[in-house]
Amino acid sequence: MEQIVQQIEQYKQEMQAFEATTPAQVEAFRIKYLGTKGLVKTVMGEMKNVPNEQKKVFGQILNEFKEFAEARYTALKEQTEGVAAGGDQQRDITLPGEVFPVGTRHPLNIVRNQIVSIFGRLGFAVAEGPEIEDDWHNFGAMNLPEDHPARDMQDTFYISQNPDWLLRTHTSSVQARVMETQKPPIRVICPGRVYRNETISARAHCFFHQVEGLYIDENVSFADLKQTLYFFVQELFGKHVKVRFRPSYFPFTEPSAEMDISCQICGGDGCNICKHTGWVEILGSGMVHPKVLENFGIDSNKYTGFAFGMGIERITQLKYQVNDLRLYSQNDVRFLKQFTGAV
Ligand code: 2U9
Repeated sequence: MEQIVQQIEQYKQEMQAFEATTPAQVEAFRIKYLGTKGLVKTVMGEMKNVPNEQKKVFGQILNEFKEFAEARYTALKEQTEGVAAGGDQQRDITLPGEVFPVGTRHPLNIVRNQIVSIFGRLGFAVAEGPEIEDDWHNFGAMNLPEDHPARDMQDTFYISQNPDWLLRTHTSSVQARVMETQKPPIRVICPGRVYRNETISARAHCFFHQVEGLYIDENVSFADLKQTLYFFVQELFGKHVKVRFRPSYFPFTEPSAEMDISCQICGGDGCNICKHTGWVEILGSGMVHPKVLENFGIDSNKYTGFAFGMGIERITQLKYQVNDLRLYSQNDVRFLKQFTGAV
């Protein structure tokens, strides 16, 4: 037994001297000493050769040996994990911290949030819907049958998998889905990306962003439309802004009107931006066409509603004097960082 005890002492010295800097070396320690064929197990196997009267003492030595091996293994493990995680001994706390560049909100999102917030105060909820739409929700339900000439102005991209699927040309399809699932009173605004088959230039892009709104209830009148949109532009551009409505045509509204605001650059005196008229167009609007209401089973004798639509790029252009549409999608930080601090 003396010989085995000497051997144990030697193993303990070896273990104490064992150094590990990587997890692989710690694992090698475990296999050598604590594995199923490791030295602790081997030494324990000697129990059968020890005389009965010495077995109790030998058992205590073996236990202490096992505990020693386990404690050393734990210590080596913690040490290497600490190194891998950049433990305190390894970390130079005098170094400057890592700098994470903080981005800024995109101008289109800034303006979208402002629009959503203004209409939110008037009780409009936000609704969203799919960008890949079917013909009915984008065109048919909006009173744009297949042979309607207005479809030409809203040419879009079709999905080859299914000829009925297309990229939505306006977020009206979202209002259509709201009308399908909700009963009046309905008061929603629908911000989102829309697509048109256009050649990219400073004034056109194959996609842009819209906010459309819809308000349906009993006794909703054109006066409600005018006052709501007047309030909106005053909140967005300031109380000094003047408005005018011009008659227009949209298949989904009747009557329809486009709204101009007094030019924010020249104050209405006339400049290049307003083409020397003193007015700039900012949105389209109108009373929801009875046919559109009936398409969704809404009684057009009982209910009326107004709707409007605006391009966020256009509003942002007027608010921040952005002169080229392409700037919005080029991700040039020289452009984007000019909006730091805006919310
Ligand atoms: C339903 C009924 C009516 C939404 C409307 C406009 C007028 C409009 C354009 C402005 C510039 C789109 O971004 S733009 O190209 N929009 O002029 N949109 S009324 O009318 C609706 C919508 C949904 C159910």
